[in-house]
Amino acid sequence: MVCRTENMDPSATDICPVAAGSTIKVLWGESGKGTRAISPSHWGPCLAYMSPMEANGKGNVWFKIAEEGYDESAKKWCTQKLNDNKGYMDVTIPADLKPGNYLLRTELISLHEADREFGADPSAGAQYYQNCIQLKVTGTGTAVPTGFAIPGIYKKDGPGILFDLLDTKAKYVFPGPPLYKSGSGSSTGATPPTKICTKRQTRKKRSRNAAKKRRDEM
Ligand SMILES: [Cu+2]
Repeated sequence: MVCRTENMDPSATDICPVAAGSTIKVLWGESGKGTRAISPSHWGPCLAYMSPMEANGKGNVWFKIAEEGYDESAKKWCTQKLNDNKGYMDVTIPADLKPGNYLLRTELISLHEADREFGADPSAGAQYYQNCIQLKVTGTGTAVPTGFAIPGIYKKDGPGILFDLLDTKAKYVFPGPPLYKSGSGSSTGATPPTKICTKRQTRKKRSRNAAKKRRDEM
């Protein structure tokens, strides 16, 4: 649930440099499916969390930096827009974040069977897809956002997790902790580094895809 630990590569040493306040692109993909990020039947929100890297994902360390659900004007969920965008998800690093090494955890939650709670019906429930990337955040920020433990942020019968996609009157409430928003006045305006982490992302993508494929076959 943290970083899809079944596929965690303990030898991973690459750390992608990124300036606080800049926007990076995380590439999602499904092996053998061209540029699509996830099965077109899988509708739901996209979320992003960060935590200090030294915590290794454990404890009350995760803070949410992004959440995107249903787009009323496009009439599409974030996962659908992600497919439209060939799997590229833009993630903005909080501008006031204290520099240091972090894990970035991006996540897709598919709600296509989330009208029934997992547990009441083991074939149903929300589906979770996630992956972590190591980042070195630069800048002059000082913010240390309040963190939360994963697992623990979602409840199988909680808001945003138990949800009927076909209920057009239902308002979607994002699951998990409140969104951390960068405070004012400490943005560095630094220039984002050029993309040098392409190779690493591709490798991670492959291992994630294997897991996703297994999950879809379940
Ligand atoms: Cu699935």
